[in-house]
Amino acid sequence: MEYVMNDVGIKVKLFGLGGAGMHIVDAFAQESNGLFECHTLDTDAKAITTTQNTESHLIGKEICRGLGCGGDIDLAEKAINSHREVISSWLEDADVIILVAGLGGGVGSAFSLLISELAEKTGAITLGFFVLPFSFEGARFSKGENFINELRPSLHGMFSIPNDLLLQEGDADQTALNGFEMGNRWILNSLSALSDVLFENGIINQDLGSLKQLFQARGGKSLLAVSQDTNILDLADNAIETHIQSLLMNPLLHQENQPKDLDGLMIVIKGNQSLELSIIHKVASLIAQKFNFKKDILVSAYVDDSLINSLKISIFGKSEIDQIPKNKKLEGDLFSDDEGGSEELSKKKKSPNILKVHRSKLSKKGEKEMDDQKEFAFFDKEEDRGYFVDSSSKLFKGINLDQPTYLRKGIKVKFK
Ligand SMILES: Nc1nc2c(ncn2[C@@H]2O[C@H](COP(=O)(O)OP(=O)(O)OP(=O)(O)O)[C@@H](O)[C@H]2O)c(=O)[nH]1
Ligand SMILES: [Mg+2]
Repeated sequence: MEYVMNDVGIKVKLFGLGGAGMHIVDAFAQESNGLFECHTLDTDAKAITTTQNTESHLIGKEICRGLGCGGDIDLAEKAINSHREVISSWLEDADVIILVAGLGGGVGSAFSLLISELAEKTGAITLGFFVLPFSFEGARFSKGENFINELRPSLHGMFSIPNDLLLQEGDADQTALNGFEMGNRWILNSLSALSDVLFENGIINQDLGSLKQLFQARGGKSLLAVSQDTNILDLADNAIETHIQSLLMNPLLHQENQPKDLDGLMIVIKGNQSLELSIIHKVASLIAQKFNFKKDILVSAYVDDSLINSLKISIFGKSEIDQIPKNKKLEGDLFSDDEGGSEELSKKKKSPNILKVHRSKLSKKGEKEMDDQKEFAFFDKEEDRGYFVDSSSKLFKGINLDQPTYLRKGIKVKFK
């Protein structure tokens, strides 16, 4: 799909770097509505011919002669360095920059590093989706892990998808290609959720501002989960609970290095016409409960009639400061291996106070102005302080993060 300048005026530049990155971004460009400017970059002329839906760029022709880098990171670095200026000019006017690559080889690793460094000079939110080699790929695997650590400080959000997880997920006899497709699908669904947040008008909307609020600073740790494309035959209460349970079993959420104390949580829900507010509310409440997240959640929900019997849910989380105070792990914390805690803490860790959605302002799709659509039930104000019991207020760039966003930003909210 050719890039079309959207009428929202937001520029999203998506880069597929090296074999894996190009494959995923090309697939996204084919199935998306053309609202992201999609570029694919490689040193390998043969690999580039497989992309058909993006602006493709053969990099370092004089250095690699179009033959690729064969995993040589230094060579890939030389190649991309020769395009430093032109890449900077592409990034200049971006609001959001997204990198997609497989780390551990030459091209994806070296290109991601340089582009994320150049992106630091812009004001754009920079996100990275990276697949990591299978552990049986040996040196590639450990190189990939090192690159994750090198890239983290330059990115506002970094999501890693280790290919080893695909081995756990698939059937014993699945082919490597099918396995790859599952990992790629997680990234494709996440990209499509981000596109909805930025460009779609839904039942409940978020926008670029919400993304900035979620991904406030570079560094820190991010969390991602996407539901499988499974059928839910009816959206009755227990079906939704089962769906959420299976979403929370997503192996992406059970990696070692997950952030434990989230500062921000965004949930993107997509369903057909029968996606009612009560369902959205239920989904958001169940997820908040599971994450023990007591601040305001950024929820957005969209109707897509091509979804016959399914509900697509994507969760993006961010921990700006990846620290958890000693002895302050909470019972029921999805990632806690310690079920203990003080009595005072246990008082604080009761479930969020789930409120009914105020229906009068949030009626059917398209009936109300966007401001009204932002009205959504949040948790009780006093519960919003998160886990840091008795802590002083949390300041970030002069903003009091303990003050709920709806107060900072003047979004209407109904308390009961
Ligand atoms: N999930 C997934 N992983 C892939 C895919 N293609 C490759 N990989 C993994 O990504 C790692 C990096 O591979 P490539 O992206 O082909 O490498 P490259 O960036 O082109 O670098 P060179 O080795 O220099 O060509 C590999 O070790 C694979 O484990 C894909 O389509 N999906
Ligand atoms: Mg390659």
